[in-house]
Amino acid sequence: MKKSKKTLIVFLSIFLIFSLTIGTSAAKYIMKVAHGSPDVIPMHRALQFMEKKIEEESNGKIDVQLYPNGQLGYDREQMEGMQMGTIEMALPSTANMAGFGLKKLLVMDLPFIFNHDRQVVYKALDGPIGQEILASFAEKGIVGLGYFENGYRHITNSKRPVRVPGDLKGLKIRNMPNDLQLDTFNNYGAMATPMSFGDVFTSLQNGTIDGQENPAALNYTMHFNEVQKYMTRTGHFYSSYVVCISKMWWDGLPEDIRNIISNAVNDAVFYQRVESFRDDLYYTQFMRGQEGFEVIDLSPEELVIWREASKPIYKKYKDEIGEKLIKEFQKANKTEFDF
Ligand code: TK8
Repeated sequence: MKKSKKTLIVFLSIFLIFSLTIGTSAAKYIMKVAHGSPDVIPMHRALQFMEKKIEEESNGKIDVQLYPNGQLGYDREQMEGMQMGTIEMALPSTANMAGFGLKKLLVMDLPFIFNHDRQVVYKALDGPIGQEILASFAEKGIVGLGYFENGYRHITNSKRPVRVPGDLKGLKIRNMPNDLQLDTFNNYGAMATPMSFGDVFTSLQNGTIDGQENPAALNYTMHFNEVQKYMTRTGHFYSSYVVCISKMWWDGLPEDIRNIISNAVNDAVFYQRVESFRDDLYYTQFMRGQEGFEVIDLSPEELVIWREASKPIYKKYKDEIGEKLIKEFQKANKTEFDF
């Protein structure tokens, strides 16, 4: 190598190192944000919106780094990461947060407890009951800042059109690792199989499982629809992506920085829900138009059958969750029924 070229390389390297150092030293706080879903869904777009806002408003003092697609692990690992302080923010789905002792959250895992009208749901989540549930996370080392929408979950499978719970008989269905939801599906007649989200596509493809349940946007963007034949629009569960922060990290932040973050989260919640509503519609439309794939809409009477078949789960879990909390949550959602 010629001497001049060598010198150039040395100069360039010094320049590079120097600029990198400046780049990182300007930011006082690094905020790693983890989630397990694809980067095309509304959650990720809302996080990009949040990132821009936080970085601008903190004048670059906070460097937000987004890690989608389970790059830092899926929901379970993300929760552990926040508790240990290795991940600053994550957005696990509610039912995937089971097993971390968030007792009050369990009420949200119940089938058909959420109204099928989103406006009612948002009011419940943003109102006293939803906020009380978020506040209860603190003792487990998590700060809950708000609810993004994952959405109403619908059942897909590769075997047969499912219209009533009995049609699930013998089908191996992946559920989130959540006892209440596994019980729900076993009770419907399925063979419920707990599995981390990252393994679902391959397991559907190789036939280890026959089906799974997720909102339309994930069924499409995860390509589940390519290895499934039917999607039944039950909306049996509703998942939030809870905007969670590591308490360990949060407690060490000055108030102005915390305010910048929580304000940006509030704006992002609004942005995310609008996008989620739209995406849910158009991904459903894509699948309706897909050859060899059937989207099954249920009549109000059929939905009642599902709800009735869910009552044993309410009975089974009413002491663990607390009948009072269930009733309060039902009331906020206008989904009161006896169980
Ligand atoms: C992504 C999950 C996913 C959830 C699931 O990490 O596990 O089925 O719906 O969105 O949180």
